[in-house]
Amino acid sequence: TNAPLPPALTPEHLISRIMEAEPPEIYLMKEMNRPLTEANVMMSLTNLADKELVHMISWAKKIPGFVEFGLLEQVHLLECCWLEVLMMGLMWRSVDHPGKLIFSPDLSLSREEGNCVQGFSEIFDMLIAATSRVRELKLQREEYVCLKAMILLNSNMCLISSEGSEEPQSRSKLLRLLDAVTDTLVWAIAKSGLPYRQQYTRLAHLLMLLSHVRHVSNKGMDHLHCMKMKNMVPLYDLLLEMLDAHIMHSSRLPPRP
Ligand code: AOE
Repeated sequence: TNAPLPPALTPEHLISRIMEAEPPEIYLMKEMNRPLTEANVMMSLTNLADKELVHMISWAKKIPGFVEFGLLEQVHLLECCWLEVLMMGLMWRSVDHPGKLIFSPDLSLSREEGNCVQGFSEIFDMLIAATSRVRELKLQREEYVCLKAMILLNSNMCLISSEGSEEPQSRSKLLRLLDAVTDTLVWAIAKSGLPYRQQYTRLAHLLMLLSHVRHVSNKGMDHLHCMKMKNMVPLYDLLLEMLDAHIMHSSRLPPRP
C-alpha cells in the first residue's frame, strides 16, 4: 500500500484530469413566463436532470481509473450516486445566491417558489442549508471537484461487502483510486497555506459535508419515488428502469430498526 503511485495518480496530474472532466453548464431554453405549476416545474427539472445525466456519464468516464472497472461496476457506482452528484453541482452553482437554488442559468427557484411542488419545500430547505454550509466553508473549485469524484468512488463502499462475491481486485482498485483522490484533496487544501491544524480540520469539515449530501439525496430519492407514484414525473422508460434499480439496491440493505 506504500508503493509509489503511478504518475497518473499524483495529485498534480489527477487534479488536472478531474478539472477537465467537469461537465458544461446546461441551459433549459424553456419558454419564458410559464406559470410555476407543479407539473411545469417537475417537467423542467426532469428535463434538466435528463441532460445532466448524459454529461454525468461522460464526466465519470473521464475520472482516471473509472473506465477500468467492469461495466456492471460502473453502472452500479453511477446508480448509487447520481442524485448526490447532481445535488453537489446544484449547491456549487447556488453558492453565491443565498436562499435560491440555481438549477440552471435559466431556472432558479427561491425558497417560496419551491412551495409549488408538493413535498419540495423540505428538500429545498435542506439543499439551501447545505449550500449555506458550502458558502461558510468557502469551498474552492479544486476541493469541489475532488469531493464529487469521492462521492462517485465512495457511493458503493458500504453496499458491496468486503467479503462479498464481487471480485476483490475491483474493490482494492476502488480503494486505491479513492486514496489517490483523498491525497489530491489534501494537496488542494494544503495550497490554501492554512496552518497544519486548520488543514486537517478543514478536511474533516469537507468530508462531513458529504454525509449531509447523502442524507438530502436519500430524501430526494424518496420524494422522486412519491412523485413517480403520482405519475408527475414524465420519466423515460430507461431512466425509470434505472431509478427502480436504485430503489432495489437500497432495499437490499437490512431494514432500519
Ligand atoms: C438536483 C440537482 C439538479 O441538477 C437537478 C435536479 C432536478 C430534480 C430535483 C433534484 C435536482 C433535487 C431534488 C428534487 C428533484 C426533484 C424532486 C426532488 C427537488 O425533491 C431531479 C429530477 C430527477 C429526474 C429523475 C431522473 C431519473 C434518473 C435515474 C438515473 C439512474 O438511476 N441512473 C442509473 C442514471 C445514472 C446516469 C449517470
